[in-house]
Amino acid sequence: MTISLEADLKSLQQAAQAAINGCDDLDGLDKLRVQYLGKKGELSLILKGMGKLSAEERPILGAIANEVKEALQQDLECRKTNLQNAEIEAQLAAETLDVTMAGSYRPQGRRHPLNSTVDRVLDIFVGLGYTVATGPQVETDYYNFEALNIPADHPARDMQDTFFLKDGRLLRTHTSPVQIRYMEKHDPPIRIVAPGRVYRRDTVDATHSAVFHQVELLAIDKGLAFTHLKGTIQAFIKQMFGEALPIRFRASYFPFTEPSAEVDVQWQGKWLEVMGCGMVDPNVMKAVGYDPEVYTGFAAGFGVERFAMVLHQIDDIRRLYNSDLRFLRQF
Ligand code: 2NL
Repeated sequence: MTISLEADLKSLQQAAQAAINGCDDLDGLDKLRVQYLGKKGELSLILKGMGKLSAEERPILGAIANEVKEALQQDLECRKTNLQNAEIEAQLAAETLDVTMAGSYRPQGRRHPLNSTVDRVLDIFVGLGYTVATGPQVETDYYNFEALNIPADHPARDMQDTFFLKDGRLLRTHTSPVQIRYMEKHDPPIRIVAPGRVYRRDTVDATHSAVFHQVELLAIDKGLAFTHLKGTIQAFIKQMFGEALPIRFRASYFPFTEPSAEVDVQWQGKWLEVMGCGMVDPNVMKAVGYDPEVYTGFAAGFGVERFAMVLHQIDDIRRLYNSDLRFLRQF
């Protein structure tokens, strides 16, 4: 009995070894493992015959069966490693990478020079502690004119050639209405910058566009004076142009500020007019419910196109709008 079972085990081992060595794929190898060593495999089948053995024979045959099992496991493992290595070798041979091959063109987008100019302006004011505020482009007469001390018969309404809608509303001519709306909702102190698109019925030429972009700033607090306005503008110009350029303030007029001034900057030997500014008119304070005896404030406004054109030496404002990639790719 022992002899025949032992012979069975040996011939099983031989058959299995031959099958393992002849197998050349991993799936097939796993099938062989199940066939020989699985729960219902051939080794288990032989071991079922052990029940008929005597108490002396059983451990001897058990030891042989274990040896066979371990030997086959080792054969399977060894073959598996060899097959896996061969697979990697084949893959490496098949997937060669030509590092000298020409690359494919990936178009890269970028900020429009107008937007990057607005971003720079806002970064500077955010650095000075200002909050960015925005508002609607379609406005009412009240927010665009009335609250800004520009009454119906005021000559400034002729100065501002406005696009009116059929319903009596209008396309804002400046971003000041954003600041009126903000003041209505917030108590002082206030420091805001209002960037945005504005509209004027101008004849389009190299320096005028019916649609352009403005940034206005507004600060309201107790004790703010013209000197704070000057210091703020000086700090802004220095960061915008990268150096402390000579600045001069010329007396001017705006209905919403008193006193008012134009700011000129000396740049490449010429005086450039870059913005308008002033101390917020008491009538504007009253319109939003601020007591002008308690609070004072300063404001300034400028066109973004003008800054973009000066900083990048652009000769015609229309280049900023007609999306000519030969132009835009320079920035
Ligand atoms: C210019 C001049 C300016 C303001 C804008 C302003 C806003 C409020 C109150 C008072 Cl809510 N003032 N804005 C003040 C002075 C000048 O803009 O030449 N813009 C292109």
